[in-house]
Amino acid sequence: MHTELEKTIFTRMTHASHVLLVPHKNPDGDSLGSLTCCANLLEQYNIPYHIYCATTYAQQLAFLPHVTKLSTNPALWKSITYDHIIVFDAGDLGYAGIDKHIQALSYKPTVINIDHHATNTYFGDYNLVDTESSSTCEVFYRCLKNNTATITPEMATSLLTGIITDTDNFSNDATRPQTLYAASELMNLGGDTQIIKKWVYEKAPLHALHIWGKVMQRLKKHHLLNMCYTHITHQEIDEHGIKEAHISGMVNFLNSIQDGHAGLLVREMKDGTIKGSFRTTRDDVNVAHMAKQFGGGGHKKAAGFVLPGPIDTAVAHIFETLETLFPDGSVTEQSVA
Ligand SMILES: [Mn+2]
Repeated sequence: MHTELEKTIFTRMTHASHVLLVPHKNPDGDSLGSLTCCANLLEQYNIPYHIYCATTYAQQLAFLPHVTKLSTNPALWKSITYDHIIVFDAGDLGYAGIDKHIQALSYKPTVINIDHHATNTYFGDYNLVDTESSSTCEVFYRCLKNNTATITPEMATSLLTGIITDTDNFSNDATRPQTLYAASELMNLGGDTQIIKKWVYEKAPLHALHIWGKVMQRLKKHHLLNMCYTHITHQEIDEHGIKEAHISGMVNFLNSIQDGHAGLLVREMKDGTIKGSFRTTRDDVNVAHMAKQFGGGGHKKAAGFVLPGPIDTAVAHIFETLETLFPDGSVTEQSVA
């Protein structure tokens, strides 16, 4: 359905002079999967590029090609002139962590926005946004396919990483027939699902499971809003070597709770800020709408936000805000309107 736009974007990418590739902050498998696939494409066409990210990447994604080229150095915005900036898997430039960098530029590069978040603000000059797609990798795969691009096995692995992680192993609601079809074609092209399994879904060591137990034991139910929530401190993450994969496992586990309309995991970050992640499996609950109240965003059934700490203050603020948003206490969609 995006064919004309896909052609324009592909032509721009493959004829660019110097590209800056940008994933969102704390980049996940989808953001880095789509970005690293694009890096491979640019290399096929001998297009020079750099990769900027506001934060570093998680060790579990270190198997992806080109990730070692990722730089968090803001000097990258001053030393080189880019004619194209391509942003992957970010609903807005703030989430990508580059709003101020772009504003400060003395020239105007063409911004290409490739994403699938329902909260996308269409910030680009070209916006390849498909909110029905499971992942940005699925969106970008279709773009490459419609342009009959050469997809190498390495590129296929990158794209499968985003599809597998964003669908929680093809199990969540974002998984559509088209998603499985894309994944099947990517496997045929040589995509390696085993390396993804090995790196991303590493088995949890005993100490991680102990923390997991502690976090789950703390689960509480907010009775008025009918939501379950818990938290994990930075000290717990740090002292027990808890990895991103274990935390995203905890977040996705919230979908397995029978009680309540939605789940919330509140995580204390290294800098003292609080990262909140909402999950729901209900069709009549929109957690993206809730996350938006806190300056965040995401999808109807999976969304997140960042607030100042400490944990207790943030949790109190979250529930006060939600109680105001849903005065009758029901977080189901009839009360959103
Ligand atoms: Mn995504």
